[in-house]
Amino acid sequence: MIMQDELSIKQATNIIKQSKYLIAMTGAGISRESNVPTFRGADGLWKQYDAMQLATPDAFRANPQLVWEWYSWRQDLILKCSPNPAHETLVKWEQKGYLKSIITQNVDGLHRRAGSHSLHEVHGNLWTLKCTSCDYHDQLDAPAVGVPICPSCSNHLRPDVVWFGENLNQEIMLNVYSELDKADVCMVIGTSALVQPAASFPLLVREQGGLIIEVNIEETPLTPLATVHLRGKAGEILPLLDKLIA
Ligand code: BV8
Ligand code: ZN
Repeated sequence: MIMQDELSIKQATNIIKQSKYLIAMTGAGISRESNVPTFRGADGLWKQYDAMQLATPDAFRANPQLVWEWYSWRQDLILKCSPNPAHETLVKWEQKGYLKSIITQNVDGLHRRAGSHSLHEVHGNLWTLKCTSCDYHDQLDAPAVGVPICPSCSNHLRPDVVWFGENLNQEIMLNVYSELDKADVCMVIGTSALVQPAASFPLLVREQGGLIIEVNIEETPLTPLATVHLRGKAGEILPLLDKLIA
């Protein structure tokens, strides 16, 4: 098993070093070591709440108080978390020119806080607010209290995240597809590869002959399609790869 791991780590290191346009796609697993609960894990966010019931426009229309309670609980929790060595390694690789961009499904804002610049938050960011009626936007730096009201039209404000059944932001998607088009290597870090359309992004890179490096503590539907599957925690594997690349 160890041999296999060393072999995979060596293979991944070579792929990264030889990459021409390396991108990373991240999910909740990269924030797990920052103590942000994942969605589907044993202690997943969705254990206490059924997010399929809460992260939807209908849920918000029916009970904005409950949905805001869930989001301000998450904002409060995330405020106490900090980026971990996995986030920090990606910042270092961006600064050294290895990593061209990050496509993240996470709404926790930890990549931003770590210092990543070339970042595409495809599901939005739970610190940004938008009005349900007009084009008012705002940024939060503390958890919301109750149901925030729009100062310009007095309708409800909502978290500026993509809920189930909602389309992803067109402009962000155009940038994402252009990144995927240029990528010859895509690292897929800490995602269950279940939520569409994000789960299909690595497949687009693979279809054009690109290589996939998956970092996860368990197998996912992507694993059989990955060039290399590195089994383990992102916060340990990424710094290890960084040491070997240096
Ligand atoms: C869309 C923002 C077009 C909100 C999120 C039926 C009805 C309606 C829709 C659908 C349907 N069937 C399919 C769909 C499409 C739907 C979808 O994909 N559903 C799935 C669940 C079947 N998608 C959509 O609705 C999307 N929109 O398709 O628009 C459309 C329009 C109308 C009608 C139909 C389609 C919008 C999807 C976006 C939803 N918003 N978040 C919020 O967060 O509050 S999704 C949510 O899941 C998060 O963004 C999260 O990032 C994302 C994916 O989860 P993961 O990040 O992968 O996290 P997860 O917990 O699942 O996994 C963690 C992984 O990490 C695990 O693999 C674990 O092993 C690993 N891990 C754990 N610890 C570590 C680790 N790895 C490494 N190191 C560790 N330490
Ligand atoms: Zn408004």
